[in-house]
Amino acid sequence: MIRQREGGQKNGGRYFSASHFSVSGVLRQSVLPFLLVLIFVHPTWAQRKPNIVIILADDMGYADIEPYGAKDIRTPALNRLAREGVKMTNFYANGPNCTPTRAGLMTGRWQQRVGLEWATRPTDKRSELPLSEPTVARMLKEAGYATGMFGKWHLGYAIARGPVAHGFDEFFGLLTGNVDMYSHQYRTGMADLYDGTAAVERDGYLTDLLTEKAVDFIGRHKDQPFFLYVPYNAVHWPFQTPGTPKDIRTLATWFDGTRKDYALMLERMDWGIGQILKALDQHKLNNDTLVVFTNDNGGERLSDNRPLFHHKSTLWEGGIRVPCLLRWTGKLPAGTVSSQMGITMDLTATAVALANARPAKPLDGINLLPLLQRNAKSQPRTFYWRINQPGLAQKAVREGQWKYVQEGENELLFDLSRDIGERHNLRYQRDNLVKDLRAKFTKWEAEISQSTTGLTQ
Ligand SMILES: [Ca+2]
Repeated sequence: MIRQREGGQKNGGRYFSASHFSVSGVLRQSVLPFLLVLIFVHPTWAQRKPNIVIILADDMGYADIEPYGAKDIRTPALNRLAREGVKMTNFYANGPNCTPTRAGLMTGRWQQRVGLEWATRPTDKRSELPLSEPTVARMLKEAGYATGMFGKWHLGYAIARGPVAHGFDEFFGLLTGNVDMYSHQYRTGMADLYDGTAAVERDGYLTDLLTEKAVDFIGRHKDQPFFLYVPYNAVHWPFQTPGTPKDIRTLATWFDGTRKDYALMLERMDWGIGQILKALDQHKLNNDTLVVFTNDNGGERLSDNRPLFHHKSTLWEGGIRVPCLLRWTGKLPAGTVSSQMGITMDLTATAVALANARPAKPLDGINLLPLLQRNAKSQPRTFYWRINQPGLAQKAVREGQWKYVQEGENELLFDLSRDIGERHNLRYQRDNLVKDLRAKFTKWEAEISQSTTGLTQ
């Protein structure tokens, strides 16, 4: 509020210059006091719309950051977010790998509605987020936000129908799922680094380039509401560490790496998040900014997913349950832990609600902020996931403490409140519950299939 008031005086000072002296005296006495009164008493004038920063990690293990139990990786920036915000312990990714979760985040709807249920590859030319789908970027842009994305898109391979076409004023990053951190090429050797809609070449470690762009964006847009989306490519393979620019990868070495390499990559991302937080400090934006950190899917072979079972690209908890930290100084209770169930597309609905934007299609996510207040009553939710790939067919439902999994012909039921590792199948002890969750899944699937607008993979 104070900043806006100061901005108003400053603009007034510029407008009422010496060349308008005779008019300015009158205006100063009659209009300015009136404007100042309006700014103080009118709620929408008095409060700027909050900035929204969403930082997304890639393929990170559930226990790979200190707030979620990491012992061999230092994450001071994420520790700070947890200390100053809310840590969610029942938060899920929309999908078990990159593309579906990002489709859910961009649209605020089940990714099945746009036919993006599995990670796309550059050979899947027709598999992309349709331009007919309103994204969070477009909705916030229409609500007056500056919109910037610095990182990984993975929702199609045509730059003409990429982030800029979907509502981001600014984009710097990659379209594919992973690139060499130094050469910025996909593993086939295809260059994959863009600034806006132009292919570019830059020297530098990808994580640092993205951080630099995000910090610069905050500085340039500090005086207007902004939506900043930073989907880091860390800690996805190739596992290249900072400060090793001669370590250019080939197909033969693309997947090489150790736990130590992975840790260094993650710590560099945390350092970048620290720079973003510092920029918000420097511009005194913490009271005006919701900062969210989450991950697109469970970890891979170098990750620590404990205590969750299995990993990325499965519907076991290790594939879909992810960390989520939210900070909004003065608006969310600092240093608290919430067991409220949440899912990636809730972040979209939260952003849309904060921006007072109008979703052109009904959102499947919900605004989390009222549910994260101290002593807020938990809201019951039901989440659904589906994998239908050659060699892997899974369905899953999470409702309350229960997790239903169907893998091929096998049905399993777990009580996550006592068995977060999904070790004790209760399917035969709770037959009615299994029937109920199976029926809910069938109903959800029927509803989703009626609304699918994208090109199915
Ligand atoms: Ca991923």
